[in-house]
Amino acid sequence: MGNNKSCALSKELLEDLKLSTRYTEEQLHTWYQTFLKECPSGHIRQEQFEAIYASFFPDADPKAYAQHVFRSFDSDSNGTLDFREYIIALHLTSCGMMVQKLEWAFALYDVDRNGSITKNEIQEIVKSIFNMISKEAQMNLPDDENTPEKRADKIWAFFGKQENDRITEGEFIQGVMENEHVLRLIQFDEPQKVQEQLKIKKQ
Ligand SMILES: [Ca+2]
Ligand SMILES: [Ca+2]
Repeated sequence: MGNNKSCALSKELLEDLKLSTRYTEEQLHTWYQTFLKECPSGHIRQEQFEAIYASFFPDADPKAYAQHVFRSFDSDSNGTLDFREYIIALHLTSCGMMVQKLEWAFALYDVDRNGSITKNEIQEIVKSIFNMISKEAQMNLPDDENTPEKRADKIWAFFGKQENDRITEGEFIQGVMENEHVLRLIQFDEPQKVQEQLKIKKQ
């Protein structure tokens, strides 16, 4: 720790990340060096994160979605991603278990981080996802899910909720695990693809 940015990964962080991920000590050291090279400050700022998304979706408007994904990865809410948050995100999206991925999807949809999801929050995320789907691809979507509103309605109906109800994390994870259809509707594979790309780029 401390001021020396070129110093190795601290022992505490290394042990923590070895427990939290399946990465080896060697992999973690390598990623840390690459991370520092790309982010000498030791932090990824939201604008940098948005720029990465923009480069992967040049014909779309991924800004809102990138902001939501950034928030879901910024676990201490301090406005930047440090190495720990970055590695946890990378691990989660590339080799995490289904339950962990759904915990993350829940965090993505829980925009105000209050521990439950409202219909407005579903609409907000679905809208940001639609900003990344090309017009052609949108035209190929089924009639009852080809607008953000329709898709949010469909997700909401699946959970059997009234307009002002909320979905808890447990309900969300169980519901999605029991139904592949709703898994497709909440669609969180875009960031996964981006992360895969980042991983390839950084290796
Ligand atoms: Ca942070
Ligand atoms: Ca919420």
